[in-house]
Amino acid sequence: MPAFATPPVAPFAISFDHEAARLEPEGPTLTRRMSDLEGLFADHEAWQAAVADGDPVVYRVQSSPVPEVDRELPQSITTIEPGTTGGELWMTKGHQHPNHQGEIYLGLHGAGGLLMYDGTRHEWIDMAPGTIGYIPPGWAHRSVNTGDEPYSFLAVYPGGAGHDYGWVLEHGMGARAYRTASGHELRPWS
Ligand code: S6P
Ligand code: ZN
Repeated sequence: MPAFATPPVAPFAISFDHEAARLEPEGPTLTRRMSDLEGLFADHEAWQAAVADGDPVVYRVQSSPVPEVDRELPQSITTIEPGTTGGELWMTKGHQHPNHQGEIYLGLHGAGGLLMYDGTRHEWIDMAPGTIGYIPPGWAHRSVNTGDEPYSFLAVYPGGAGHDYGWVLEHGMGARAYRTASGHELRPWS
């Protein structure tokens, strides 16, 4: 099982396989199944049915060995599977960095969206291979697969920023992304 390096991390090269959406050397990989996304989809019954029906993997997060500690700069690749639950597109849990710091995402494969919310306003960036999405300090962020194939992106973020998942459960994300006949649309938070 790959592990994080012990800080301070010595200089090293990371092989970035854009096609495979992988980093080498590898750190740990986190797997998020439908059951891990409790309370996040608007349609609770549809979420329960999906958990009962095989509890599918919704996304995976593969890290490099750089750990999430202050002054280090971790990277990870998230791959979100295509799908909907109650019409809502599959997505990450979403979080805010309690120690407000910026973050960047680079689209690698597939089609996605980067939804951000500062507690008052929400913003959406369409993510495609080659798009860099900038997340300013203090904005909660969630990624959405808007296509019909896996959507992958690289994230680079300050290791001391922390992750607050409760903030999203308490405040929401300002909007939700749904599948439509012609693609996808954002609807007001519910
Ligand atoms: C970390 C960065 C990403 C997410 C990943 C999963 O700051 O934003 O690596 O952790 O996309 O999303 P979540 O909301 O489950 O952490
Ligand atoms: Zn983040």
